[in-house]
Amino acid sequence: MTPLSNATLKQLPPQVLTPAYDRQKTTPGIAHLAVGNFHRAHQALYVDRVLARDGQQDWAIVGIGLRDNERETRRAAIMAEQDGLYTLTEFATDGEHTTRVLGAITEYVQAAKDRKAAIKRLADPAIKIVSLTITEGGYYVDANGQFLLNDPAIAEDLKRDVPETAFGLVTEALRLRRERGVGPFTVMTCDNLRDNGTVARTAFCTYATARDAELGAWIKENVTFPSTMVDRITPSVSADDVARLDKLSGVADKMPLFAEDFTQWVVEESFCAGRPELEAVGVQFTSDVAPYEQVKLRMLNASHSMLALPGLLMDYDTVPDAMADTALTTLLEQFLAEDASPFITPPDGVSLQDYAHQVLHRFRNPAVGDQLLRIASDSASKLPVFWTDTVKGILHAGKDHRRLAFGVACFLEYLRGETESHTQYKLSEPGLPATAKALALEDDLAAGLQMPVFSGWDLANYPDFAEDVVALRKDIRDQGVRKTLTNLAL
Ligand code: CS2
Repeated sequence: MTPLSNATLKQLPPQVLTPAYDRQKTTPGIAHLAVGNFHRAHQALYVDRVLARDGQQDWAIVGIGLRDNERETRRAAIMAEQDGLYTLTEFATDGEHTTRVLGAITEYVQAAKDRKAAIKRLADPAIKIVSLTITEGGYYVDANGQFLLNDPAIAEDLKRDVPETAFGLVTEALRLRRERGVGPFTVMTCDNLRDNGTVARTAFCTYATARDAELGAWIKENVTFPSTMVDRITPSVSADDVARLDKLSGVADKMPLFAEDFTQWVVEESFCAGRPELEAVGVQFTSDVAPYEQVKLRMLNASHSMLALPGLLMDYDTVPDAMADTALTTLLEQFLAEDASPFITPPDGVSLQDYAHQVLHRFRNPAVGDQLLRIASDSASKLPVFWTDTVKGILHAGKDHRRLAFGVACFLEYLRGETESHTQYKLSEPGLPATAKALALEDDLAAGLQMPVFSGWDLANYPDFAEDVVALRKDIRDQGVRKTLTNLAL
């Protein structure tokens, strides 16, 4: 197998697609914070396509890793060894696949190792866009849209001379740019949040104002925060996956990726310092992302959670495994058609029925085999984003809320950290303080509903919902998830 670097690009197996441009002639115009699998399989793919177009060579990406852990150090080392190159294999539902080497990330900085270097890189006048995928829980914004200045992670960072959070790095870079008369960059969030541009604006501006009121005012005035809707199912990559993918491609890539063949990116046209010609490579620009985002978050992401939580309790590992169970697919079909769709106003030309159909088709993709545990992880941050509007719609309209109560019951049961056959799994709930998690483990099965996760749901006015959650938790424990689900479908 051929190792991967600039020097070996011409020796790779012929079926592997390689960058259609000279990487040496590109320069970074985008800095991306938190270079996870999703960014590498989605945004970096569009940028790879754009770099091959005339006059677009100054839009390569400098990746900025934020975390201070072994995984991040390893990632930085591999990025250096492979000159930022990696393979992405896209699988269609019928198993057809294509492997391409992506070359858009031409530089990598591990901020935790040298925060000043990261700030300097962001302050470079050539950087026109700072994009980010810091996860749903990474914005420190509560259910009322307030930025949590008193959260220990933020309060500590505000005290540091050289900050380390995304908010701190960006603020300090903008300070330098302002001092030097360089002008601002666009801050573009690519996380799954409702109205993500506004959330990003609130978070970055509030943080900056707390650090320096005058700078905060300048940022509010000059920086734009476009909203985006991003979509591509990108599973985590295990050591077995690395071996499988490399065997398939014939490339000895230490950090290969795989994804479904579907991809979508809708972006609000609001860039204060210019942008690449992404419309030429499949990105949709619009003045209003909200209708696209509603459809995606409330249908795809919401049903992902609706599948992963019970599926995990039922001892399934992957999405296609769970999708082979008709009790679960019936739940999703009904959830999409009867619970989510009635409260969505889709963009012109989008049929919610077709979209629902497509979501289930994507979930069935056997080659993607997305892990239920990946999807269930950080549910405490995800559910308020994915389920809130649907729950509120159903409760206010007095419609049947039992499927959503079942979803909540599964979430609370999932927090116990074991499946119904008592197999333990590793819970990853960074957004859930220990005190909140303890509520889910109390004998009082309604106590979990006091968690901040549900604070925007107006549950106090709908006691029936809480009663049903308690009854369903009991049913799940006494009769098992499948029986509970079967009764629900009647
Ligand atoms: C998933 C998403 O983790 C989750 O909650 O629903 O990662 C999903 O795969 C992506 O948003 C797809 O675009």
